[in-house]
Amino acid sequence: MATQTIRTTCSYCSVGCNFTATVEDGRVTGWMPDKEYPVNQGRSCPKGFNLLEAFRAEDRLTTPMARDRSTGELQPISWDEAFNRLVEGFRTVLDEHGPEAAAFISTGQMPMEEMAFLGALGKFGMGMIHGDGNTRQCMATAAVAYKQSFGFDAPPFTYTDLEDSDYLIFLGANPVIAHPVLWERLKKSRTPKKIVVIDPRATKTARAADQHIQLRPKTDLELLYAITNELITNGWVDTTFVESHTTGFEGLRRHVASFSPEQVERTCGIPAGTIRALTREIHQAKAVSWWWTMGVNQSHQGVRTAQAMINIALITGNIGRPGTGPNSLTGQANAMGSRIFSNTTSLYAGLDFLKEADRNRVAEEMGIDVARIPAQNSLPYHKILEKIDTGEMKALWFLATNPGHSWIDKNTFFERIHKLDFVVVQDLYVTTETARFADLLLPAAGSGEKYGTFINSERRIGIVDKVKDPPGEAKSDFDIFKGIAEAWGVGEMFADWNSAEDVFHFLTRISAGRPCDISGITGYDMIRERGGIQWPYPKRNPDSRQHRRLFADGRFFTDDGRARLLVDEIAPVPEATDEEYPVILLTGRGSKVQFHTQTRTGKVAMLRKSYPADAYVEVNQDDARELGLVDGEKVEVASRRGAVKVDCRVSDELAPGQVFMPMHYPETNLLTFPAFDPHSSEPAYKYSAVRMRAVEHERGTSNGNAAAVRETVAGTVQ
Ligand SMILES: Nc1nc2c(c(=O)[nH]1)N[C@H]1C(S)=C(S)[C@@H](COP(=O)(O)OP(=O)(O)OC[C@H]3O[C@@H](n4cnc5c(=O)[nH]c(N)nc54)[C@H](O)[C@@H]3O)O[C@H]1N2
Ligand SMILES: Nc1nc2c(c(=O)[nH]1)N[C@H]1C(S)=C(S)[C@@H](COP(=O)(O)OP(=O)(O)OC[C@H]3O[C@@H](n4cnc5c(=O)[nH]c(N)nc54)[C@H](O)[C@@H]3O)O[C@H]1N2
Ligand code: SF4
Ligand SMILES: [Mo]
Repeated sequence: MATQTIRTTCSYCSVGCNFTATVEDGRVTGWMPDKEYPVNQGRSCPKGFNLLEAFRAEDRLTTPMARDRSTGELQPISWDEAFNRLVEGFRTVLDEHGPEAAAFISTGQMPMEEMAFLGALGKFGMGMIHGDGNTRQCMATAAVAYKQSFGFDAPPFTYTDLEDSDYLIFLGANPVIAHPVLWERLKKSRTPKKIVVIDPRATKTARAADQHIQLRPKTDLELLYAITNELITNGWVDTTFVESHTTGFEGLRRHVASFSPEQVERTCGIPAGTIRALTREIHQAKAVSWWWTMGVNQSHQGVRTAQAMINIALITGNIGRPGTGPNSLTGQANAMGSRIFSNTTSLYAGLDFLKEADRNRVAEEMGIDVARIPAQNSLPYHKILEKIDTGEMKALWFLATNPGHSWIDKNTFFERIHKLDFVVVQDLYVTTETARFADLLLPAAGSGEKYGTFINSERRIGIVDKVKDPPGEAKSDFDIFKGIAEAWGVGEMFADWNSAEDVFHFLTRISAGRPCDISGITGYDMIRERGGIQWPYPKRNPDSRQHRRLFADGRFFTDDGRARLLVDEIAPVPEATDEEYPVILLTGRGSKVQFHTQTRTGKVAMLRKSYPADAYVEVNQDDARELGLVDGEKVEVASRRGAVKVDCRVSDELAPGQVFMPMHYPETNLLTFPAFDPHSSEPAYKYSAVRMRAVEHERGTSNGNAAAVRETVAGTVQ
């Protein structure tokens, strides 16, 4: 019997844990968290532990399918037919309406090489201008914040910074649920430390921390400016660092001067004394680190909020040293690969579509005519969707993302999708909310069924290896792109790309000399042997240490090498509460065992046992009493966009006037208000005005409600 052990990276969250599969005669007989891998060191969470089960689900797409528009039926078709239909659908639109009339919406979940292939095929091969990723829903804010402040989208930290820090501030992050293995590492580390959590909810993370600062939603920017002002007026600034390595200090000082702790205490709902004490502790600690995720990114002023943390880290000299940094944790397994190497919002390796020299460089490296490279940027996701209203956008291709569940203000999304001439969905499952809209469904292989790499939160490139075959006729996204390229007549353009690793080699070459230079990585075997490799890893004089952070020398990626201190006026929340809709709706992750739209975790029996089957809303105890809402009974939650009936859960995690709905149920985004950060275009999922009403005599136990909503959703399709 032939036995193999194969190490591969988990494809849920961005922590990037590795698992070792035992494969006997082509069958996976063992699956254990890898003890050696520097990220998880033998740890895992229940999602990763059950990763492969979701790939065995009965609703896997096993063959391409096409919808007959008159009957609404999906019929299995051959791959040749599928490729031809895709080519015909997109070509008709692009020929008749021009290169801006079709677009692709991709993901942070496919391996980096497949993303890179898609970016080249969609833009250079098929001639589309627009292609964005679901990282827009997630990491765009952090990416833009870093780019503006540091000159490149460069999260500076390595995971050991969690362990080396003696003062950690988590802002808008709930790692107990969302980055569980990181939280375990932090709790086990030996450095004595204080952990502060700033979150409107008393989350599991907040409770496990040393201090919880329960601020009012979307008042972070005021709080951070008040802290900055306190630091400056007390003289607690690292002047040497500021003078040598930053620009804009005087502007920052002037800007924050009017934000005293007393002035912001009412808006933020935090006593001035608490803000002063926090600031003093930041000053006194040796290594302060800031960790933020979606509580910041998904805000109407997310970029400036992230930069307010970056500013504080810079002016206190908390950067480039162990245990420091303004650190954005990413979300999806390949969120960072998608940011840097997908050819969507920027050319490969953060190069610029608008710069002729950059276009030439990519054209040369790929051996293609530079005229094939768009000289304009893609529209961001929400603008692509808006163009459907004006009839300018006619066809969309969704890959490894399920916006029929996850996009903001979904009723508008459904109306729009319905107007398109042609919709392609490339996914693992036939049952996703987005698949319902597809004219053509392409069955893809999941991680573990193909090859590639992911980049995790600490810039570590981790290997995705194949441990089993995909079911039926499902193909890796790589092979699907290869087939489409042939059918489109641009196969020649990708003649050198015969495996994911060939694409990886291209990426290493194109990255040379860039901040994300990985030209020193010789191939997948090197990544396998080293236990992942963080970028940068240049060919010349690479630093081979297992854990590396950026900016130890205080040099940033801006033209003058200095970091920018950026500020802005406070903008009002886009949908303020009022008498009619008096309650703030917060949304986010509900449990450790649920992932996003549940297409995968919803199929795993072990995980399903540990979370509520029905959608629910968490309500503060006093609010519940006042409105006559009873724990376990149905409540109607309504916004200006729609109304849903969900289970009421009375919770001591919520402050009065605020409710929380997890994103894992399709009901949630029927309510959310479509606001976007002006710099990053990231949806502000975490603030909408709603009202609630008890629904008489309905107990919330069965799956009835979720099914009803799905029916409504399905009803809009045909
Ligand atoms: N189990 C599980 N893990 C996951 C995922 C999953 O679906 N399930 N998804 C992965 C992905 S893609 C991502 S992006 C990450 C997300 O990870 P997180 O960002 O940690 O998760 P969220 O619950 O979306 O939001 C974090 C917190 O922001 C808070 N918040 C809301 N509004 C505000 C505000 O105005 N200010 C502040 N300070 N806080 C606010 C919420 O109360 C919430 O506790 O998780 C990753 N990991
Ligand atoms: N209200 C609210 N909404 C939110 C959020 C929130 O906090 N609140 N968070 C937002 C965030 S941060 C995120 S990241 C998004 C996530 O939103 P989505 O990206 O829409 O969610 P997923 O369920 O992860 O969808 C991924 C899809 O890809 C498929 N898939 C997995 N692997 C592969 C592969 O290798 N190839 C192909 N072709 N398909 C694959 C899966 O089956 C699944 O259908 O949701 C956003 N929506
Ligand atoms: S913490 Fe994240 S990467 Fe690790 S096993 Fe869990 S889901 Fe996978
Ligand atoms: Mo995300």
